[in-house]
Amino acid sequence: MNFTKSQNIFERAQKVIPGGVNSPVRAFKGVGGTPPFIKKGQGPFIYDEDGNQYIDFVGSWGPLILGHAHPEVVDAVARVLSDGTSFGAPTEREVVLAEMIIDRVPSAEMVRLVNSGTEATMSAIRLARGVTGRDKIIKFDGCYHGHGDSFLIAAGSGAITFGMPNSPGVTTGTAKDTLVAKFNRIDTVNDIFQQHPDQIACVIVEPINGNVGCIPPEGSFLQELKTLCHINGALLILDEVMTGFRVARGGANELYNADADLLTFGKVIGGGFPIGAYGGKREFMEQVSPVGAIYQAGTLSGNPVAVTAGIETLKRLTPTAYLELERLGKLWEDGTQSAIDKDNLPLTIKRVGSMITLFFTDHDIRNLDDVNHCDFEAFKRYFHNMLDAGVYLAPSQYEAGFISLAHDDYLIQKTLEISAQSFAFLKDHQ
Ligand code: HOZ
Repeated sequence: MNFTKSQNIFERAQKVIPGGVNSPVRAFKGVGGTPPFIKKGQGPFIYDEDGNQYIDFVGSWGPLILGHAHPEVVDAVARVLSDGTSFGAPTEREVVLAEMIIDRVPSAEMVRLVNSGTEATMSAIRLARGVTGRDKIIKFDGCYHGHGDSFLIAAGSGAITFGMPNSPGVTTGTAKDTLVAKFNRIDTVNDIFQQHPDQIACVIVEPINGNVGCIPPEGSFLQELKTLCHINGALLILDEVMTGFRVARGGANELYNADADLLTFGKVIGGGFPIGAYGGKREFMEQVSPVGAIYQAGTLSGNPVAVTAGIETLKRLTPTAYLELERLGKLWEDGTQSAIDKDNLPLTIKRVGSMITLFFTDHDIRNLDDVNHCDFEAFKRYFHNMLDAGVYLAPSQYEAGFISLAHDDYLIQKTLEISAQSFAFLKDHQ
């Protein structure tokens, strides 16, 4: 493939933007090489500045569950644009989106719209701290909740990809209030509660740990978390920025029957525009300003453009749509598993609905410790083989892939064929 234009733009970009990108993973440092600079997207495809076409399984890291430039979403957004882009005053559309979220997620009895997943998680832990009068929070090793200071401790996503799970710049004072447990290991959460009685405001968790690849929760892990929280007077926050409206109509909260106290959302609810939301039980949400004393605000919050894209996206996520996403995901998983079994390849595939990750190890994956033992060199080689053959995957072993409703059987089969060729080198090494 020819990347000349991308290379030129990347060189310019690095002079004016740190690393040439506005979010670290995009720089391809986890896999090496030049990131294609994207010119446009249409349905399941993206096209770079050099005219290369890719089947896209990143989907803007999750929001584009309908695919790129869905015509009805684009039309609705265009109509709204001509009525003005922001008012800093309430609009009916915000109420519609809030009603749609609440209808789908009964644990969220009220929601507040913000502008990103990071804002949502920061606001949710502030609320939990305000409600409980406690300072400490528990998060999980490798879970990523955006770049708020309290979360850049043992963080996943770009932080772990670049080997900096604890960011410089986070003060010692902040860091000491974030306690870290291990995903799928309820005993580690229990130990922390024992060591810090009456000090923990909340446990925040990605119900599916999607920022170190896709790792589902085992058995009743989430319910046990909730029980532990309540025994210890803490709140359970499900961070559904990635999983919300992606893995089920009611998100992971519904899929795993979690009934969280607070939840955070983003990605899908903005249909490709910047948005976030946090919500939960009325008794807690009514403590948010201006009803209660816990402050949070935002000039562009409830922005009409993002809200419209979100409404139009959610409208199309019918029960049938989730069955289709599951069907496509299963097609990919089963095809990959057959290839693994046929040649006894050192690979493990994990999937929940339309979230999927191929891990370069033959060991089971339960949490970050297991991901850290993957063969990262083999992943890089696979990644570049896929990219060169026109399949755009997340450029890090520590990220999940996303299937959209714009993908179809033909594209999944084609991806499976390219994938089988792309990991053929593993056979030579056996
Ligand atoms: N934190 C995102 C992946 N889990 C990356 C966001 C981006 O680079 O756009």
